[in-house]
Amino acid sequence: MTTFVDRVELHVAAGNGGHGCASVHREKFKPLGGPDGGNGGHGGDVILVVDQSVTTLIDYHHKPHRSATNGKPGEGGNRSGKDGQDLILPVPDGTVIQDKAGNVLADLVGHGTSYIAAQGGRGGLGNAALSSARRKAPGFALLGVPGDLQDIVLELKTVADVALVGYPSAGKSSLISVLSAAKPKIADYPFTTLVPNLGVVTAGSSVYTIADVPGLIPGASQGKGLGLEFLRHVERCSVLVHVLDTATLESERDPLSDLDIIEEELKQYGGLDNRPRIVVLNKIDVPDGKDLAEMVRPDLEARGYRVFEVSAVAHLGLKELSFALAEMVGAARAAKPKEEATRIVIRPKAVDEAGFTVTLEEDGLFRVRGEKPERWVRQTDFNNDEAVGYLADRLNRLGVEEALMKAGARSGDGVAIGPEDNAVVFDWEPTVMAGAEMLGRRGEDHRFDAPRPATQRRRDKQAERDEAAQEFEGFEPF
Ligand SMILES: Nc1nc2c(ncn2[C@@H]2O[C@H](COP(=O)(O)OP(=O)(O)OP(=O)(O)O)[C@@H](O)[C@H]2O)c(=O)[nH]1
Ligand SMILES: [Mg+2]
Repeated sequence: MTTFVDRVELHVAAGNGGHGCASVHREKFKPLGGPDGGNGGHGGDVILVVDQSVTTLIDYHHKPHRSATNGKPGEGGNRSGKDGQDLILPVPDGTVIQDKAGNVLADLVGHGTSYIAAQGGRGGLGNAALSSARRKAPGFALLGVPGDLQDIVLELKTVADVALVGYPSAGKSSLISVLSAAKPKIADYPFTTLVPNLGVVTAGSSVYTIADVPGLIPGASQGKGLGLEFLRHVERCSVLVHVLDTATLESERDPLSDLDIIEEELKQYGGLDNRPRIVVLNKIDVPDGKDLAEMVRPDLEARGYRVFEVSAVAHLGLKELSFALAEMVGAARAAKPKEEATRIVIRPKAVDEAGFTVTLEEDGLFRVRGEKPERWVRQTDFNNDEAVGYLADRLNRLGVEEALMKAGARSGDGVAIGPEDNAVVFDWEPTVMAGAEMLGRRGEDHRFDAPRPATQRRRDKQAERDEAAQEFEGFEPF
């Protein structure tokens, strides 16, 4: 028996970036060549991609931990490390991705639609890439950044044009089996269908998909029977079909009250009011069924429904039904705005415009949050003084030191960069540059009596630009 899973929690880990390499070129008779340490490779991403041949999330139920591969470290001789491989995870059409709090991160509809669930860590720059006019022979390299770790929830909302709803044993699965090539389980006991079935119908030149959901009973909205949980699979349909049983032996039931009850449950579920609906009176091969169908038809039509009398078992009225559905699906598709085909919600970045925030916490700790400062800290080899100095320069240039001063930080105060559970904490020692920055613009420090000559200022500016450009080429601008 194939199992169907429509909700899983998935833990994804992107690959770590490879460390940059610090190395000095050596050649016979040229002992002091330039720095030639290569960059580390980037870690692989974890990417979810809609694949129409996948119909359930069962694979992720069995294996909920997935990771991409790490980038390789850089090597001497300017050899860059290889990038890690992206991990592509195929998911069914209609997979909704949420974070653990239930916020929708992406809604993947349409073959090939993709979403990067975890971003690979950047490779660290080697000392060759870190060298500049001002820093000719850096004796350090940047560390690779760890890849993203994400816990996400995948939920499948089947994408079908037409959805069949009705009481258990009304014949929904039977209808799918005769309208399409799908072969769902059919039996004469209630709740035969425990998971949605999906079939593809060809009617003339049009092709559409049709799905059923487990039967509904009065009180489904209070969790009776299988409840309303499966109705999420009809949320995306453009046409709803009420399948009414004209041959039920239960004395208190008849097609009209069945319809009322199902409509009431749909209303409880919500969000389906605007779907066009039609009524199918099934089982007219049974003599009493045919009579009952004819009896209720005027009532149903008076309520505004188009009514089709069919028999799934005797194959009556099916052609008319399938062409009518094709027509309704066609109209719905034509009315649908194009961009609705693919809906991706880009995760908003939780940083302000400056790229970082500084907050003073209750215990007197200053906390710095921001994508760049947090990454830079992770790229730093704290055993290497030069690397730490480079970090200080970067933080300074971004304005972190200045912001700390403005927030009231003084020499010796504790500063944490990063989230509570994963921060680098150190005693703050403002650099001279930061002090200078407070007094004037960089390079125009009023504390120096004689201003630097213009040529020197130009050279310094150029060196600064070089450095920024280097980072830009390989990675990103400051
Ligand atoms: N006589 C007759 N029996 C039918 C017809 N359609 C379905 N049945 C029978 O009704 C019973 C239930 O059919 P299903 O297709 O499993 O019903 P369902 O609506 O999918 O039921 P659930 O999955 O439980 O919600 C089966 O025994 C079918 O053979 C029909 O047109 N005529
Ligand atoms: Mg069924």
